Amino acid sequence: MNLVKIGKYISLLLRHRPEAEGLHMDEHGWVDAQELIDALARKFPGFDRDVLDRIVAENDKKRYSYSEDGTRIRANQGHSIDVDVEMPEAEPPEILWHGSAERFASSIEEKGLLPQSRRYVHLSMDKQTAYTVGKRHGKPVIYMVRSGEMYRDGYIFYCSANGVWQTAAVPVRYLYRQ
Ligand code: HQG
Repeated sequence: MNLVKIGKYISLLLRHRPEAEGLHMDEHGWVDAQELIDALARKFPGFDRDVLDRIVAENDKKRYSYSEDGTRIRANQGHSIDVDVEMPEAEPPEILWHGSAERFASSIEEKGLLPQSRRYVHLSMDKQTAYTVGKRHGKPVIYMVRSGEMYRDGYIFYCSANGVWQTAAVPVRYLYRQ
């Protein structure tokens, strides 16, 4: 069984399109784990709770969490749909990074970083990670984000359960192209 492929489909369902498999998602992004398992078992024969447990535990970015009692599952971040996954507000490090692609650079340098289809702008802890994120979209460009200064100016930052920093938007004045 191709766990990476299944993981990508789980991300699609839990972040963007639960209706693609008729899943019911609550306002905090939770879906009944058995409902998800049943849907995935129809598509990927042999899929069961053990496979889902492995994906949740071994996913490279820890993208999914079970509820404490194990009956529900949600994605920790990255949603485009309007759910509140209860990310705690937190004081960010002084500097964070954002990787994008050359083709978006002129728009970013005019409007700042916007979340586009997602709920928040995602920021990386280091330049190398930002490079990898940017490369998904084309020729990478990297921006240093003065997150400490933003925070002191009153902007709110969140850190997801899997340690990804996010904020609603980053104005141009806090961005430095590398
Ligand atoms: C760009 C993956 C034009 C932005 C990654 C990005 C990440 C603008 C693209 C996470 C813009 C949106 C998120 C503006 C921002 N004008 N383009 N004003 N402001 N953009 O995929 O940050 O594997 O929604 O730079 O690793 O690339 O899915 O965001 O290029 O952590 O868990 O608009 O997704 O994680 O693209 O990626 P995305 P992202 P997962």
